[in-house]
Amino acid sequence: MDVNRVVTLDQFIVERQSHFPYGKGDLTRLLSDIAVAGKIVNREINQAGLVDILGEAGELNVQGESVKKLDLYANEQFIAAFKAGGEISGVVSEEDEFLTPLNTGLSKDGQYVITMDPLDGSSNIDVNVSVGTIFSIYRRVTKHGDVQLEDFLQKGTEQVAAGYLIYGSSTMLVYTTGRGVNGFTLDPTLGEFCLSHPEMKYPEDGTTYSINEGNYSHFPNGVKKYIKYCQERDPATNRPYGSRYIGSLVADFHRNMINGGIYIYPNTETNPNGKLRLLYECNPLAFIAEQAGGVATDGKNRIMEIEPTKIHMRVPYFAGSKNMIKVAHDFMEEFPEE
Ligand code: AHM
Ligand code: MG
Repeated sequence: MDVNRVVTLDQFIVERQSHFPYGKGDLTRLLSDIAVAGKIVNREINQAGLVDILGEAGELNVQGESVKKLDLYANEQFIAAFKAGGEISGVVSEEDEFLTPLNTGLSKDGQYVITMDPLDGSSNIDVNVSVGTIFSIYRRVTKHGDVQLEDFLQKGTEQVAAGYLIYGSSTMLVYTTGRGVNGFTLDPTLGEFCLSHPEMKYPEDGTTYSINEGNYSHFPNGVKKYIKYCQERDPATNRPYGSRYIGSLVADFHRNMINGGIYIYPNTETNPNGKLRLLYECNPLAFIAEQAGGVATDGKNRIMEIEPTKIHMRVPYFAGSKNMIKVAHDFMEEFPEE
């Protein structure tokens, strides 16, 4: 990269516009809208401790988990941006039990739908640990009228763009439109996302595994055996591997994509289908992983080929470096459930 030239996100997506699979300026504008909403959410997160916005909002979300105020705030900000932008005709959000049609004003003719987790890792908000926003963009299947379930129940292979924002020690936006992955860091002095990680590549090997080991006794046999493999001493393969688990999917995923590693949230006794949601957690990060050369599966099959049946559907999730996933799969196959 030419160190003398700062490339902002807006410059970058305008320059890339001709490469977008569906042309038009809509996707360009949409990504800009997401970046602006992300900056607003970022500002709020940074000020959270100061303005006493932290804490429970006193409601349960559709998964029965307690909702923090910032989750709601982020949800509202992104939906407001989509309404104003007009490119999106409907939203599925982790925070909303049902899909939200945006059939007013500009949005009634929007060609895209979006699925999002507006603030992932919400249990980390109160303790100043990285959180993120995850999104997937699809072309709507129905062409007119209110969006329908079928517009959202599309396989991950149909994504036209996906990305995440990470609100961490710095704030980043990472996205793909199916032509590689690029990362932009927010320069707070400019107020702009600047290209900082061009053409991100998922290392083929890694020495980090990320899993909530507290659930060990509930894990499938293959996962238990794989964890033991990661912990064994074998200098030839750089084992034992390091264990890193933040408990914010975006942060764990981002670290592994940069350094190499594997993230696993398997099915457990308490979460028989896994914990993570296919439409707005697993698929977008699977698209990014694959575009960077990584792999994302449910322990066997490619995540992006799973047929969604419900908007809040959960799946077991394995995402990581190609060669690490391969070994994990071998263990899953060799040690099935009795
Ligand atoms: P959330 O969307 O309610 O924040 O839940 C998703 C989060 C992920 O960010 C994280 O990887 C996972 O849940 C952590 O779950 P656990 O605390 O069970 O390890
Ligand atoms: Mg989440």
